[in-house]
Amino acid sequence: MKLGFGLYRHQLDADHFRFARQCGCTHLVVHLVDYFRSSRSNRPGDQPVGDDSGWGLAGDPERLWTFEELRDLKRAINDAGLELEAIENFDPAHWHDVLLDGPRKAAQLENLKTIVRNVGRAGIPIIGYNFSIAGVAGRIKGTFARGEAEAVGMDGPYDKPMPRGMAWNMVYDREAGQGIEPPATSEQLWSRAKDFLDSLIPVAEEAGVTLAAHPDDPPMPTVRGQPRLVYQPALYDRLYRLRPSPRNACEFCLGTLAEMTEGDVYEAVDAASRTRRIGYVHCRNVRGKVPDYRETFIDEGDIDVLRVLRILKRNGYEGVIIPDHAPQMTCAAPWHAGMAYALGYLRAAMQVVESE
Ligand SMILES: [Mn+2]
Repeated sequence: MKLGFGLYRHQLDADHFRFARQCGCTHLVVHLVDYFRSSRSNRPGDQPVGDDSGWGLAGDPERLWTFEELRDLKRAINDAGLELEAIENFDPAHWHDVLLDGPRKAAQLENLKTIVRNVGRAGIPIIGYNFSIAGVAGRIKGTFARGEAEAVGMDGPYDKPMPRGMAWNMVYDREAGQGIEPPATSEQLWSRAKDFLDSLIPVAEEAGVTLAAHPDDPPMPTVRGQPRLVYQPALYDRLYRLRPSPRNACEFCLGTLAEMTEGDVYEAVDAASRTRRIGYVHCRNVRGKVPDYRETFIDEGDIDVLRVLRILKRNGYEGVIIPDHAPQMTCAAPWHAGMAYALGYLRAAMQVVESE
């Protein structure tokens, strides 16, 4: 098991690389999508939350991530003494019609193939993605964690219709006009996911890149009236069966799995790690299940993190674990303190488990 850290796009600099090293990390997972671009309701400083208008403006549809920029990023991270394990998430600008089954779907599947090839050529082993129409939406912020630390949660279902021009909780077309994106059916969504995997997995196999699917956060059957893909643990099996391959894997998000109303998080960890399905792990703790749950400090929620690590060790998991989200701590650097706390706990827990 390796300790990693997830950095947002605006944090990809020497100071954040040093901070990761100082927290004991050996690996980074990086976001190249800027979730906070041109947004009034969603400012950098914490994980993106936003309001009904989503997170921010998606990137440039004509500008795919190039081999050169990926190579240079990996080099800068390696020079800081870290490994680059994964790129987390595709930009909605590059694949909204793959999610929505829109007119540019074929061209955008080619976009994604180009990105997978560039990532592989740069020597980055994993791409995390989230096949979701509405994305991570419908969550609220509050002083939910110990000592009134600000954290994120959910307060009932969120099915406010999704406006046109939006996908994955970001705006890809500001000129889309009025109206709503008609809800897809669950079967349509699964069929779109199959098209995606059938196109991308052969390219991923050739490029040596693992595609790791994040479950739906929050794991509701619908968000904004749109269906969700993996919102119960058993649905991961359905995703693997769509296109069986060692490159068809999961971005195992413990918090999201624990928020699901069915199944058992420890059984899910055991099944995913025993079958070598885990690309990397998001580790955060949570209290409650959808549609009413709260993110917590890593040591105070429903999940016994030590028990999870023991299962991973028993099954020979050798991949990266990152802290996902953490509550904001009351001090001059709320995000950094929250992350340092989670990483310190994780590092100690990993040392204990590895020594057993
Ligand atoms: Mn996650």
